[in-house]
Amino acid sequence: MDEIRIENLEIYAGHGVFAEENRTGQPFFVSAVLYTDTYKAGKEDDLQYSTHYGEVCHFMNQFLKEHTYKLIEAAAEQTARQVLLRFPLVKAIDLEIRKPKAPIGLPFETVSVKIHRSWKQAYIALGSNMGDKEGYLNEAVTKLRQNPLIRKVEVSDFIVTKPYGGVEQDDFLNGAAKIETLYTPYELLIFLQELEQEASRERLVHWGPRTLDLDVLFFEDFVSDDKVLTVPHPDMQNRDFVLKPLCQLSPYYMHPVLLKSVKQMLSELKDRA
Ligand code: A4P
Ligand code: MG
Repeated sequence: MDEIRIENLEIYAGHGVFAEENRTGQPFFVSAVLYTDTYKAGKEDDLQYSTHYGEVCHFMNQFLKEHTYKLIEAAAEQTARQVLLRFPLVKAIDLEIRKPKAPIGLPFETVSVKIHRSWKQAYIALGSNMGDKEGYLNEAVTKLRQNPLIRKVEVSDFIVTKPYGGVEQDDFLNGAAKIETLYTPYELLIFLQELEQEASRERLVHWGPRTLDLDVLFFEDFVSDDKVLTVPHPDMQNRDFVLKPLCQLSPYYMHPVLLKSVKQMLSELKDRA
């Protein structure tokens, strides 16, 4: 990925643990690497295809003056997030904040925090087998689209599928969504669980199948197998109601553990059936 670099932008601001630091302020030096594709801007010689580094500088300056954080970790985290939200062509950012006048009481050159943050691609399985199934899935998609920490939501067709897993219950409506997000995998799971709860709230009196099931299928090449989150979804390779919609969105997406594409997993599942 191409880079636009900003080095040692000086910003006078009030971040620090001590009240005195918040009151009088001190200089901070901000360096950023903006990861973006500069090819078209370079070829056309036209700023509309790129990110204006001057605007990024003024934006960071204003943001770090208007907000006060105790930690430069927090200042960096929030600034990186806001730059990613405000400048859509920036896919990832390295952000370093140096604090050369930190109150340490010993001679030193500087202290700093440096972080890397980016938009991450994730895939979500959508399912419903109760009530207005299509309504629940559409509502979930709308709420994904409305969340500012999620963008570029692409949704498969919804397909009617027979219940899998041996439990006697109504047919399902299934689909998949591809997203980009600033959430961590665990934060994404919590958000999806909130959507599930909102969907089932009116129907709490009913037992049995749920109105909305949202599972994380992939989160880039992140792999986890703990009590809270198993990613990639451990049974996806056995579920045509997951693989079919996924295949419509991204047939050549590679499973990071099985090292097979979605298309290949679907064709192997068909062969077994
Ligand atoms: N959890 C762990 N990993 C994940 C993940 N990758 N995504 C944990 C989401 N959640 C994950 O989930 C239980 C716990 O799984 C959560 O607390 C979370 O921390 P749940 O949705 O509350 O409960 P559940 O529905 O009993 O489990 P699960 O795993 O969603 O059920 P399944 O296995 O997905 O089965 N047949 C058809 N045709 N279509 C369907 O959509 N779905 C099911 C549900 C059965 N048969 C189906 C379908
Ligand atoms: Mg689930």
